[in-house]
Amino acid sequence: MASVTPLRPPPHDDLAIARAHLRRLYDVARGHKRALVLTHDNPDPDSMASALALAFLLERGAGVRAQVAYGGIIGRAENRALVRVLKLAAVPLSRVDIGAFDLFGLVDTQPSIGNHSLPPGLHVDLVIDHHPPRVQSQAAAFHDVGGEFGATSTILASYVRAAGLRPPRALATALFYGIKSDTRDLHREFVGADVDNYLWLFPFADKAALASIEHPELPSEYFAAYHSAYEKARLYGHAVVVDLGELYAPDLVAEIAERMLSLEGMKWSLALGTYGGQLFLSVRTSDRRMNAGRLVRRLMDGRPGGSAGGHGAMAGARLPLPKAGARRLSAAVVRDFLRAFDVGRKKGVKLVP
Ligand SMILES: [Mn+2]
Repeated sequence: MASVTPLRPPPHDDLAIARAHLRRLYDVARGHKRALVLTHDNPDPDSMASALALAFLLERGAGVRAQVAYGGIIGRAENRALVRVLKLAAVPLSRVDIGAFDLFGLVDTQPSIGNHSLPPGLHVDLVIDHHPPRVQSQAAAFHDVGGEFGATSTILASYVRAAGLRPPRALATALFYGIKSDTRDLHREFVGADVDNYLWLFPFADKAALASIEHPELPSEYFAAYHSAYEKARLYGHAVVVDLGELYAPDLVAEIAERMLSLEGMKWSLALGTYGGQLFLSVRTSDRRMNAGRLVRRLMDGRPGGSAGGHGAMAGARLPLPKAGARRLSAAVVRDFLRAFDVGRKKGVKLVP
């Protein structure tokens, strides 16, 4: 078996494409003084790792000082551990003076997707995202969007390789975990480039750090949330719905939706709950004929002020809560979700009788 040399280049075509992107990225960035790189709100590991990689490239390759920031909070215990264990330099956007920057980057989301906190009028210069491309992203001087990659971290790792740079240990670990978590261990929605970059990053990654990120200490609220999630879960044929009520962290809906999909016989799961005046919802599916992203966008139709994102197997959205009738909104979303499966009028059964 051939040994894996750490700076092994990617397959020829991929490398040529990544080099061309990198050259354009540097061309756009050079001459600027300070870059702000933003993740999507309540960032997941892929978003966080991608932002750090872009900041690294801007500093090392284009000579531009860069700061990573995020909107919302880092809620999931694994994600908090990622930042803590690797000492990642990311700050809440609320602590950033936007006026101090002259270059703006957005990763793992796009300007016209409503799940980030950049001010609406602000022009974004750099957009890198693996989600389906939006036409508005073409307004950015540099955009690399879409492409069926399982993770934005894959795109950024290929840039680091194309730059011939050795990724620092923390960055390599974050990118590795970004690919691993977004593709569920290279199991869901991945392409060859995801595997290739995952393997390239592996020798650089800090395995002990990875272990403590994947098995973090958990706050007591976490166990309470799971306890009530199991009690509240209702089954409708191949679909499971968990209306969690108030959340202690907004990204809990994603984790619970994911968890519930592992229930025997389930093909669809919906978890929803409220946090900070908004309704958060998350959908997962293992049904290859259906598209979670499309379903969630349909659920958002006619509900103004919301934002939705996602693709085939996973999607999420958030909606502002009306002053009165928060419960009604949750109930209406659940009803619409069930209607999509023709089970709208059935009662469903409790997971835990
Ligand atoms: Mn992603």
